[in-house]
Amino acid sequence: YSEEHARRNSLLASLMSQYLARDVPAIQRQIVGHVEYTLARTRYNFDDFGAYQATALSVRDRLIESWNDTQQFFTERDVKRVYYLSLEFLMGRYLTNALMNVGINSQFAEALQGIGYDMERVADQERDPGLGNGGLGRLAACFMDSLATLNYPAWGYGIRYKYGMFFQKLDPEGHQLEMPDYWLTHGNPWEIERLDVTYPIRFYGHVESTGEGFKWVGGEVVRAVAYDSPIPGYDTYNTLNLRLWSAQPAKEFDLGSFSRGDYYGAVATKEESEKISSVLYPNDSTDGGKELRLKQQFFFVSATLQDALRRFLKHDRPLTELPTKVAIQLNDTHPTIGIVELMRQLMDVHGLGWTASWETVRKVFSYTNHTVLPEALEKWSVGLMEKLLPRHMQIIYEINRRHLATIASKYPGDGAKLQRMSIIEDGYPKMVRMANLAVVGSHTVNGVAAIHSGLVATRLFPDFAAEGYRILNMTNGVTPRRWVQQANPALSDIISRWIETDEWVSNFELARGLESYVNNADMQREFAEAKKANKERLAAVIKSTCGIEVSPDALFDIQIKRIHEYKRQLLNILGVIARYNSLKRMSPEERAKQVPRVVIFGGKAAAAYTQAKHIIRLINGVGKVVNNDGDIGDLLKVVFMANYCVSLAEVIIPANDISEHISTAGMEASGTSNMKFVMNGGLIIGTMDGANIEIREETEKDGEEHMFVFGLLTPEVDGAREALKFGEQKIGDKRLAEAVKQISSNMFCGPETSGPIASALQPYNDYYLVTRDFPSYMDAQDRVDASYKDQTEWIKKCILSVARMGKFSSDRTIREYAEKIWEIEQAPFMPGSISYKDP
Ligand code: 4GP
Repeated sequence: YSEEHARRNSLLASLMSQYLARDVPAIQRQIVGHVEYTLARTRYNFDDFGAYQATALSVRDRLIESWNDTQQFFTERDVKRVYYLSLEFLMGRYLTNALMNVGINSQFAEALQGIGYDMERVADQERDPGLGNGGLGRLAACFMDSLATLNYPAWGYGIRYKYGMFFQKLDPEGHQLEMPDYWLTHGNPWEIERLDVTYPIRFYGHVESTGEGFKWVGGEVVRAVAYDSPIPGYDTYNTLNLRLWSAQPAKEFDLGSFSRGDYYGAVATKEESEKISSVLYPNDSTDGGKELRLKQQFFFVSATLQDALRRFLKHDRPLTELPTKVAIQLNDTHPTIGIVELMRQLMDVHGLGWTASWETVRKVFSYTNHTVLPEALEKWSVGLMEKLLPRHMQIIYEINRRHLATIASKYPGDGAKLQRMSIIEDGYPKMVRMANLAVVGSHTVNGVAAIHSGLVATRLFPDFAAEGYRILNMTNGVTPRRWVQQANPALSDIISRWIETDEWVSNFELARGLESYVNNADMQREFAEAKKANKERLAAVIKSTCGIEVSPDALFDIQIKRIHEYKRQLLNILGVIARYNSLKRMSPEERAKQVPRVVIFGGKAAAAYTQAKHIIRLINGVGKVVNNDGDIGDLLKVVFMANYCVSLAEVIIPANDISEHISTAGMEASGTSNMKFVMNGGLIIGTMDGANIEIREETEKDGEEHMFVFGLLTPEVDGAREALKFGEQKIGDKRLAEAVKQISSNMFCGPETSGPIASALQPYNDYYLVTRDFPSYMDAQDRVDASYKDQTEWIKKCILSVARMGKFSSDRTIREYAEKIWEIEQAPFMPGSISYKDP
């Protein structure tokens, strides 16, 4: 390098470090500078929201530098990258997370304090970007945090929806109302619009044979524009990128319609293209808007693959080497069309032959399944696919032809097997099975907890498993940064002091050190005080948002998750009704001996999921009766917290004594809030389902009861359903019979709700086995009450559980994916290692 080049680089570096100094006055200069020059508000007068924007921009400045350096570093090292493709990223708020990961939280708090602002109130101004439905989207967010923290070369790719998950309100009767969530109203300081990173995306049109191959032409073209958000890791310089695509009209105008004088028509067509990235689809409604959803999937996948190939081709090398530099993870079947799109790009754009393309594709892709519910395994009609993506439909037919030929030669005459394994499902209409396509086009398939991965192999894809398709388990995890360090400062402080290090934040196995102090009275007292403070914090939020007064001395019993019949919020509320009835019958002396409870619900029902909405209405109806009953007082309260979202979870979870994970066995793939709750010092009441099983394995030693387990086991479920359907049709349990009778008599809500609920509780209708598991659920609740009475023993159980949750850090999960599926290596940034070539 020239001397001039070196001089210039070192000047640039020092300018940057002056601008980004970490001392309080430098931070204040930066914040006030953004107020005045970026926001164009006067520095003498700005509100909390202005302070939030300026603070966010100041933090973002810092991330951009490390982010640019990280990308440059990865490029110069030519590392293998993983691309995490997901239609959902439920990131939660950025500000606190970024400050804590970068380690400048206290400096920023002091800086704000000095100019008259309170950090907590400032942070509270941030809108929660709800770009996900639930578990799968939040998992993607935890994964981004772990990938960055562990210095893996990774990118997240998804869609920048204008409207995220709907905003949930309750009407005065307790029905769910859905409001559009236009989360960008006040802008998003964390994203950077990349007008220089755009790709054309085609839809419709037709296929032409060119003699040398095929070409997809005509139709409509829209433009995908990148919006990037930096993802800082904890205690590392590495900063990753989450790239979300937004749809815009393509540049070329349709001159035809202009010359016909149809100016407004032409503009309207352009507007249409923006709809592609308008709205996040709810995951559990099946009908409507199908075409737009498939468009979304293809749109983001095609843009992502064009982007990844461009990056790969910066180095001059054959595309068959792609698998040595690129791994692509499909988060559920949603991005599966990517398998076909990569085939198309390799063959039709880059001229690779079929065999080389297919081998390459299969080495690049892997697929995660997140649910065994059959309605979630996507299918698209062949007709729609042919119309929207004609070239892709051709390729799918060819993939299927070759795939079935292999099977047929091995099992001659076994038509049933061919039917089961086919990517195309016969019928009217014929359908493309995206899950089978994902399996056939991937080198590895994984489930998200041990029991679930077993079911993926034995129930979803048994024929594929028998053919040696690789099906692994990758038990989910959650990031201890957001879910313990940030959400629960009181507990974090206790852990750090007792184990004498804060390294547990990036190595949660170290929390095991708490075990040796479990009998220490000071430790127990501190633990109890922290819990009490967290419960007070939640009680204040309940008071202000729901207007209900709850006592922080009561046992806090929490169920927060999407409202779904298999998750059985109905079982929980039936238990509440039974508890209420039993309290009502007690004498005042007896009542005084009971453990007071606050039962807290949160979660959204898909707008089209009627039964789930009835359940919400019932919960609120029960709440109204119970909360206003003078006999009951603090002994029982029922609270439904509206608009459950990541930031609300951060307040709710640390306050749990008990959390409910009570799905019908075999139906909850993993669950991840179960992990968060236990890490925050609470115990679980649950079925032997999903990750509950592994949590129990880790936290219970030698006959301890740290999890209140009840209910049928997975292998018993089918038989029990049959038995209910054809057996005794009266509800046997007296408490349950009474509750159902009360519901039917419209004691809690009108007939439009109580009718469908009571009907679902007829044994012959009871697909989710609520009535079957009810008695053992009540027994487990009795054990909870009995245990809670001995507070010292209870706290000991909680401490031991926290200490034993190391396995459930998403850091462990990501390491497993990196080693067993992606084959990527950690690449921590090394200062002074990048050359920044002469411009
Ligand atoms: C969820 C599963 O229901 C949940 O058990 C699991 O923990 C989570 O994925 C992450 O793996 N599934 C979805 C979905 O969110 O949309 O299918």
